[in-house]
Amino acid sequence: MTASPSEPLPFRNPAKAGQQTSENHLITPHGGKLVDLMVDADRTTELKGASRDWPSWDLTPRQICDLELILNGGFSPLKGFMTRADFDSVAESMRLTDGTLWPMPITLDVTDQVAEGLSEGSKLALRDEEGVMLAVLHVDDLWEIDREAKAQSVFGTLDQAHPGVAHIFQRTNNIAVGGRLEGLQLPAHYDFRTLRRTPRELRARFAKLGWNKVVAFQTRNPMHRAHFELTLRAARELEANLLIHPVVGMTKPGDVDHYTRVRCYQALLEHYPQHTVDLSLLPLAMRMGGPREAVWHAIIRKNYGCTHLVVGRDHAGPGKDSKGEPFYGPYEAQELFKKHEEELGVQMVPFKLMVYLEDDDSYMPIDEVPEGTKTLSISGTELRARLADGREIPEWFTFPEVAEELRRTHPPRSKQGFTVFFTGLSGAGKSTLANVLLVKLLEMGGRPVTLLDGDIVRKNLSSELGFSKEHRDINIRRIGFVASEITKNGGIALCAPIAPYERVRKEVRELVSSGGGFVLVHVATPLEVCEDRDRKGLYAKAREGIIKEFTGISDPYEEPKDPELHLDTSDMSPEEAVQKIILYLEKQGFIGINP
Ligand code: PPS
Repeated sequence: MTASPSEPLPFRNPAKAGQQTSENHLITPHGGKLVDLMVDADRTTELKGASRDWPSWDLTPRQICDLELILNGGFSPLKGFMTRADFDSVAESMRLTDGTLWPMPITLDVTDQVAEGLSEGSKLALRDEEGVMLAVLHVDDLWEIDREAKAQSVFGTLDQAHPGVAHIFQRTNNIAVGGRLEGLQLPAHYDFRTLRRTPRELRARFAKLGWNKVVAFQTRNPMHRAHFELTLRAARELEANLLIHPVVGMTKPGDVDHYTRVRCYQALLEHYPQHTVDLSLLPLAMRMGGPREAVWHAIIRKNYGCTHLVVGRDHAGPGKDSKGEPFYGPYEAQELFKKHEEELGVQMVPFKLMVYLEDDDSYMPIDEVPEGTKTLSISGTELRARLADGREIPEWFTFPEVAEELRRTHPPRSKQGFTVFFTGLSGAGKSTLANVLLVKLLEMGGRPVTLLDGDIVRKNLSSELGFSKEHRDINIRRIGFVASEITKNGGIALCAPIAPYERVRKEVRELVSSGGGFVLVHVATPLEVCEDRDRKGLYAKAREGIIKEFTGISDPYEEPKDPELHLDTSDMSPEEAVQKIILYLEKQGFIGINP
């Protein structure tokens, strides 16, 4: 195919010609023309040479996702990052200044320092994390972002429980830079290369296959039987082909990683009728913007050559707000899409909740199920619990190959890594308990165990640090980081620092928990007992003022609010205390019968 999909080809009747459908039988891109901002080799050399005198900006992972879709036309008709005028117009009315429907601001925020070196007409080299220049931004506009106004108009809330709002307040710089882009190189991806297609490539593929009615399925989750039945049904009813178009850029924090998901989708693909379905990965950074995001997803899929988009209940939903209420109504996304359906030219396929009919061994949309029929379903929470306990995942719920993939990355607790984090005063018994637990776990075998004792860490990892609050926090963060790496990779980390501050303990808990188990043990031996023991003679020195900032004497210790275990070693032998920990770990499933 030599012609560009944006240039109309003379009409050919594919049936008569007996050949492929030409690309102009595909849906027209948003705004009429598929944008392609990549420049040729000569211009690349010219820009690279000139860029030596330009300021640079190292793009964040989210900005790289946005850049890729602007450059490759996934965000057509955008030709750059938004100027203030476009931003204001999009935020207020979901339209670009030229009137084109566009619901999501696409802005580039930079630090004050970088902004200071820019003015209208400047060039800004945009680089990836390794410093490779991906594009040049011709600066049109610089303006200060009004975070509250942006969050309120785009997401309808200032509540930072909304991931899109949290991003604006916590991870956005003050100044936005707008302007047109020229692309030198698309961001590099080394995973699943054959499944990554630009809008142009996917359109060419559809044309080659003769697909001009394509229903897209947007997802950020593994697909189970219900999704399979739903997509199959949608494609059959519409007599359309199906594109599984999962987001692999940035999704909601806590989602299953895209490597696992893509292996699940690949396994699922085998179950569809031949020549009806395709899988392609979308490097989009989702905003979890509910209704606005649904319209945005439709525009993107239109650019990729799709005519239909499946939209479910709570599409791209951000979860619950800080009061436990949903941010958007369950059908708000469908309603907003419907309102703009005609203008978009992409048709909405409402996602029907599919339930399993046990007696029939089949799936059916919930609204078609006769009253009194026995139906089954498994929630996401239930699935996670089954994976954690190593319980069966029934075949009616997910295909065995998909279950197998999920099990590989979500092993049962008895095979997952975990951290036991001891906290308490100096001399409370943390190191003793950690050492006894270490040998007990080594005796059991099964997983590698690493001890990060306070003194060992201070010698090897934190030798330059003192005992100010700032230094103690750095020390605990380092321990937390190492423990989280060990845990994530299936090992056991035993940490035994004083860790006197609640906030940083909480931070470590969050970091470690994302990759395995976290057990906080408060070694709550009272100060008098610790001081009485004074094994290292430090309390005596602290009382005399020879050692400053000594925890419990001249420095604070914040008692943990949420420890899993609370152990006072003043009237308990180390063996007894460690038994309590082992029984707790066993009860939670971290040590099994056969670890
Ligand atoms: S912290 O607060 O978690 O960073 O402390 P940690 O890394 O566990 O280091 C505590 C050990 O250092 C010795 N030490 C002190 N502790 C508390 N305060 C002061 N000012 C201090 N100076 C030295 C002490 O031996 C601690 O070890 P443990 O094993 O807790 O007795």
